[in-house]
Amino acid sequence: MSHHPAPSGSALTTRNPPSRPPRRTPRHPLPAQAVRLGWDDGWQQTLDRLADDRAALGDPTGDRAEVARVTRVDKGACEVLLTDAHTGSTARWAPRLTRAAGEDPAATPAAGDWVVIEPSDLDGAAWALTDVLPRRTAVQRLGVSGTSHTQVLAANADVVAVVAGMVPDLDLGRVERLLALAWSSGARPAVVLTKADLHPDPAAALGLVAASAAGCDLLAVSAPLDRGLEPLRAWLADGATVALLGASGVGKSTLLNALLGDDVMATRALGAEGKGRHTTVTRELHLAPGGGAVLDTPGLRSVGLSGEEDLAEVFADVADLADDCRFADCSHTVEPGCAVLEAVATGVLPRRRLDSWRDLQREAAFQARRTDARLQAAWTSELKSRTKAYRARPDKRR
Ligand SMILES: Nc1nc2c(ncn2[C@@H]2O[C@H](COP(=O)(O)OP(=O)(O)OP(=O)(O)O)[C@@H](O)[C@H]2O)c(=O)[nH]1
Ligand SMILES: [Mg+2]
Ligand SMILES: [Zn+2]
Repeated sequence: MSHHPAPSGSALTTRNPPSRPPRRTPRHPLPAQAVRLGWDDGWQQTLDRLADDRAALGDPTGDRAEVARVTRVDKGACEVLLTDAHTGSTARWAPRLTRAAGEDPAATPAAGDWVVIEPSDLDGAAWALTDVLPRRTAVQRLGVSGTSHTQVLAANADVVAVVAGMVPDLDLGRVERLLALAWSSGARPAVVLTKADLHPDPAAALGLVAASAAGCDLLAVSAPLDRGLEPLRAWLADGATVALLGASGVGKSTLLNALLGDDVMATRALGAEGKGRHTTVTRELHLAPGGGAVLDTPGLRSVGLSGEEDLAEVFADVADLADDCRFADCSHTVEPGCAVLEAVATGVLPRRRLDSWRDLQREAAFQARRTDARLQAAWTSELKSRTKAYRARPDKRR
């Protein structure tokens, strides 16, 4: 006789069913579609923790809750892909999400996020988005129009590809700025130089970015000729999410279409080379046919650093040189024995690169101070209102 324990559906439990299952985590046996979307055991654990937290707060996730991945964010709603479906669904923000996002802007869903959704009507055709799972990686920029919040451009990307065109001109300063974002996202940074077919010497263009892209994968590609896309295809085949960041017109959507083998995103019409035209206007995640996903973004005009970026990775060569300066707090401007200035003088370090590093550092430091000032101001007013409340307490009155 076998000594297997009684199956859980034994007579006893059938006669005395527990009023509710001990755990109310949405169950996911990792169907193929889920894995293609990027779901894994780590995400399952994150989901389990979230469900436990909600249960502990007396606000458990519903029995019919599901996880889904956000492909696009609209006002008050998201387009999502469920882990067992091939077509998208719309999920409106549940009141608890609206509340959470009001308290913490980081709780606002972004393209690439994993979220919990629940049916919001009886036939299960409409969904309500209740939670955003904590992100593994996030590309963030300073919120527009001087707001204090940062904005998430891409959530849970495994690779953040900074895309730049070799022609008409390679904007190195912008590559460095975007690389600062890519490095601080927590994802693997890459630099993709497009339009190699239009450049007389693509190798020379690669050489120009080599220092900035130290420690990153650096590719030269031509989407129309399908050249140089192999590393991107290999990442996707591994199930990775690749986010594309870059200025308008550099060829992000063209790259997406080439990787997906289908014209899923509109690209700028040939000859429509006018400035300031943005062809892509929303951030969108697209599932690749062989697995993995590509997150296309609208061209970035201005990208403000939030002050949390670590520029040491993007300017590793400058940081290395600075180690050899005579003074530990050398500002690399006028000091004797400055190894950085010496390298500029001898042509080892391009002047442009030192200037770019200075500009970005100044900006990051300024933003970090601003954030500090904001925190300081918030704290001061908090203290004031506390003092007021204390003074107003009846037992303090005479
Ligand atoms: N010759 C050549 N043209 C390219 C390449 N990549 C993109 N293009 C062209 O560049 C133009 C702009 O491409 P898009 O893919 O629309 O650029 P985008 O980065 O998505 O632009 P936004 O959506 O505005 O941010 C289109 O006319 C493309 O055909 C390339 O590798 N070689
Ligand atoms: Mg585009
Ligand atoms: Zn120095």
